[in-house]
Amino acid sequence: MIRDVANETRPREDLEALQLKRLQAVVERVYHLVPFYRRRLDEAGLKPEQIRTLDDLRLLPFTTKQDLRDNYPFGMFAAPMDQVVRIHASSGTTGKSTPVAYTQRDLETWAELMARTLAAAGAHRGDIVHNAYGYGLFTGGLGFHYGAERLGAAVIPVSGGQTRRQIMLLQDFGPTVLVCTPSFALYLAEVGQELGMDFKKLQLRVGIFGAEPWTEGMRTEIENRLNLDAVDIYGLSEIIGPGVSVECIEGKSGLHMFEDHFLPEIIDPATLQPVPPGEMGELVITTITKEAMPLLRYRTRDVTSLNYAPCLCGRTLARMNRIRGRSDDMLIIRGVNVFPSQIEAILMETPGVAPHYQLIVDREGQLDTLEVQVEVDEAAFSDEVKQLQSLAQNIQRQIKDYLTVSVKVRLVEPRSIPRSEGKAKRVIDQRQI
Ligand code: DLL
Repeated sequence: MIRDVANETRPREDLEALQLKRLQAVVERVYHLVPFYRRRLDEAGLKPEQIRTLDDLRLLPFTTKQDLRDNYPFGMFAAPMDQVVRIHASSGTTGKSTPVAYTQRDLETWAELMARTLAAAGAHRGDIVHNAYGYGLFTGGLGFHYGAERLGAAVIPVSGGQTRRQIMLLQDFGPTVLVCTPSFALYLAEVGQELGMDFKKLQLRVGIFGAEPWTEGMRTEIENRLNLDAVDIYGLSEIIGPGVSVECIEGKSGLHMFEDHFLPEIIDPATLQPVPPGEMGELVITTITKEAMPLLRYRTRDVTSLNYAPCLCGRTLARMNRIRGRSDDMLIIRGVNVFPSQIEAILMETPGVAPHYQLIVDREGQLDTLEVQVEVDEAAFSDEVKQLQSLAQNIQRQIKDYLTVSVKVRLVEPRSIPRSEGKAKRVIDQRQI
């Protein structure tokens, strides 16, 4: 369902006019309120009034994670502390996690966008939402919490962890909507199965999964095992949290970006120039309504492409294709660029292996090596050694065929790869560089 028809189906021309007005306001605002941006714009010899068209966006400087670190903790805030009512932090894997701030109006916007998100996935008043995203500094839990309440659904704030207890709640409270990371959804399926639970007997109708990369193969696996429709949600703390873009349940083919609040661009991370329309590159987002911490041209490092073709759901908002990976997670194995999701796609198509894997990157001499560790499923596990060997060789051949890179494949026992209750850790980099 489209919750906000006026904002989600606006003719593109009107949308662009609104975006320009908001862009001009935000540039003006940060120029006067954030010393960092004033410096950057002055260095570029740019005054806010020089932003006259949407294309002038390209004149603006980029903002990077390093800029947030350099202004740690609160140097990027554009609102005084007596206007800030919430602080979250990004789940940085390296270095300190950087804080992000919200005014009361930012929280209103966020709740509304999350209500739109839930509605796009087919949720409505009367639904019960099992919210297994982590509550705390991570934006997943509270983002979904306020969105579900605003929609008028009943939210179960279960957060991450206590997987067996979650299985009990799924049975007893009869939630109709499940929200968590895709890897945790699969873990729930696995533990549920061990406990003899039949997902077909649950009330679950739809799941909204994100916060980490996943593939179409993983979607099929989750839909089959949990007996629900699965849609993809994308977001990042720096921009607002979850609720930047989401798939509609009608199309399930790309995530509608809430462009009345976020202005997307796709650039080539090497040249920093925009890529031709429809091509893949790094997603850059400018927030055009945020008050507490607006960001100009924030380099997300997430790799995707944008699709402006009309969608069968009726939304006019551009669709972002499934995130391919992060430009900084991209593995370069002997000169070949490899995204973990490309390997996942191959594994998901291979009968006999379970959807649990890890990639171990190492270095022998000057050469990078990649070992793919993947669990075999129970049935294949009882096969003879010869059959297992041929399964491993088959995966190795497929990866070589599709990605032109030689990897080592190690099949491991069922349930031996660590499960995650939040974001899965797929890549272990053992290189000492
Ligand atoms: O993960 C916000 C979120 C919560 C999104 C719940 C969706 C659901 P961070 O912890 O700041 O915020 O991590 C943001 O996670 O830059 C991507 O690399 C990755 N990511 C988020 N959603 C997806 C997705 C939240 N659907 C970082 N597909 C982003 C692939 C995703 N990667």
